[in-house]
This record gives sequence, C-alpha cells and structure tokens, in this order.
Amino acid sequence: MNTIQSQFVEKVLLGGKSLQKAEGSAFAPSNIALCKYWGKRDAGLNLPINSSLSISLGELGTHTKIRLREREDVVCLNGVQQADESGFVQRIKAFLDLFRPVLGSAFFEVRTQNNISTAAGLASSASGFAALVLALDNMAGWGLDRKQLSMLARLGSGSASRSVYEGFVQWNAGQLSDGTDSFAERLEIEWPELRVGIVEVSADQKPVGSRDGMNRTVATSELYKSWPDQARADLLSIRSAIEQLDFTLLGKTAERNALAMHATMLSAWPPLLYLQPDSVEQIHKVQRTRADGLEVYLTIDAGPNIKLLFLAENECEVCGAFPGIRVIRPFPQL
Ligand code: 2P0
Repeated sequence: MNTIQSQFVEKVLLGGKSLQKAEGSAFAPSNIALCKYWGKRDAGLNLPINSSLSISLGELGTHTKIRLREREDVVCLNGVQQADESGFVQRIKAFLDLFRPVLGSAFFEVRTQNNISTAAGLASSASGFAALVLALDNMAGWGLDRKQLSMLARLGSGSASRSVYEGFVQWNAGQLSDGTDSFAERLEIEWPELRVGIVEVSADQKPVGSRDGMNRTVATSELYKSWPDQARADLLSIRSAIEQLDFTLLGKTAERNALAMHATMLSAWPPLLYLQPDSVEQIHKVQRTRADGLEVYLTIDAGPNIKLLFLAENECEVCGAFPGIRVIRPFPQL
C-alpha cells in the first residue's frame, strides 16, 4: 500500500465516504499532448516537472464499469478477463488499494473497454485511469468536482489528469510538495476545424514504458536541463495559438515540442530511441508535404507512431498524401 498516495486520496475526498450504489460506470476520452509532460518532480505523488497541454479525442477513449465484489478483484479488458499477474491488473489493483479504506475494504470487478486500439499508439493509461476514477465517483456518489477527479486520476497516470475533460486541457505542474495544486483545467475554447490524424507505424509493445523512460531521461540526460524552460515557453505559445485560433503557431510549436522531447530521450543513457525507421520516414514526409505547400504538422509521444495536426479544409489532401490514416475530430462538428 502506498501510504503517501492513500493520505492524498483521503485529503482530496475530504472525508466523503458514502457508498450510494454497488456499481458505477463512466467514459473518459484519450488525449494527445501538444506540449508534453516529460519528467517528474515527485514520483510518490506523481507530480510533473513541467505543465502540459493536451487535446482530448472526443468519443475515442475508455468506457469503464465497476461493481463491488465480496472476494478478490476481477479485471476485464475489452471483454477478456486479464491474468492476475499481468502488469495491467497489478497497476489497477494498486490504484484500487488507495480507495479500499474509504469504501470499506471492498473488492471490485472492473470492466474496461477501449474504443480505440492501443495498437494505434494512443495512450490507454490516460483514458483508463480517468474513466476508473469517474466510475468510482459515480458508484460512491462522492460528487467530486473536476479538479478533485483530475488529482485522483493523476495518481494512476500523469496524463490521466488531463483525460477527465473534453477539449483543450492544461495540467498545471503546481509547486506545492503536497500535490494539491497539481491538477488539470479545461480551456474554454472550441476549435471544430482542428483535425488529428494517426499514422500507425508499429503496433508492437514499446521496450521501455513512458514512466521508466521519463525517469531515465531526467536522471541521465544533459539535454533534459533545457527541457523545463522550453516546455514553459512552448506552453505559452500554444495557449496563445489556441486563443487566437492561429493554426500555424499551434502546429509549429507542437512539432518542435515533441521533437525536443525526443532529443532529451536520445541523449539519455542508455539512449531511448522510440522512433522506428518508418517513423523517421514519416517525419521526412511531413516536412516534404509542408514544403510543397500543404499545412500539416506532427507530434509524437513515447512510441513510434506519428500524429498529424491539420485543419478541416485540408482533410482530403492530407488523407491523399497519407493513405490509411485515421482522422479524429476532437470537437463537435457545427
Ligand atoms: C504526455 N506522455 O504528455 C507525455 C508525452 C508520453 C510522452 O504522459 O508515469 O503514462 O503514468 O505519469 O502519463 C505518458 O506518461 O506516465 C505521457 P506516468 P504517463 O502525454
């Protein structure tokens, strides 16, 4: 049991212990960071070194149902019960441990369904932990606000703190050591013309997970020293791009931010090279396409897949240039 985290949960719940139903359900969207979260200032409370800003992916994400059980936890992913010893189940059980004291030491059945394949390179831990927290809140009847939900989801996975909202979301790193000022907030701006395209390069499991990757980068990369300042400047530019609906500024800054994050990974030891030969090919292709006059930018997470950013007016041309991409419309269409 992680004592620091359970004390944090009690603080966030403010003594709310009611259990109104024996089951609950919720949906949370997946998200893609335009200004990346990379590096922790506190691993115990999962507090980031830098603030980040993401876009949630509308209807793409995780549906989760939770219900009480008398004995042992059961975890199902996409309709299939997962082995108890799997990393997936272990992580969910450790997270549920934080809530058992306030919920009367119960056991749970968790049924989670991702409507986007993890093979598409979209973080399922973000929507997964966000949906789990929302489902717990729904079951217990705590009536938590988004700030509280964001802080609880953060304990499961940093990026999950952003997945409790739709649209553009900023996760403020915060400064306090108790973690109570590190939560995400929604930016009240819609951009229906914005598109995200997924270029799937590889569906293989990555050799080093994000958590280990960022810890290794912080511990060993000289280049990482420049990351917090760059992330701070990029976040301001991206906010201003969103406020002015300036797509060129948004795309440029998001692409530069992602490549700078990969530069810090490359300069870690042992080096972290998440990109595959095909990822590099696609990066060149985005640059060539842009030089030919089609405005498309990219972002990449801790994996080999490429995410394109473009506007609705260029959707047909981008789909022609990148056949087989999956196009996501993050905002409701007019
Ligand atoms: C992000 N990533 O901002 C960055 C960009 C990957 C690259 O958040 O340790 O799974 O659970 O807090 O949230 C992935 O890291 O890490 C991530 P933990 P998480 O989306």
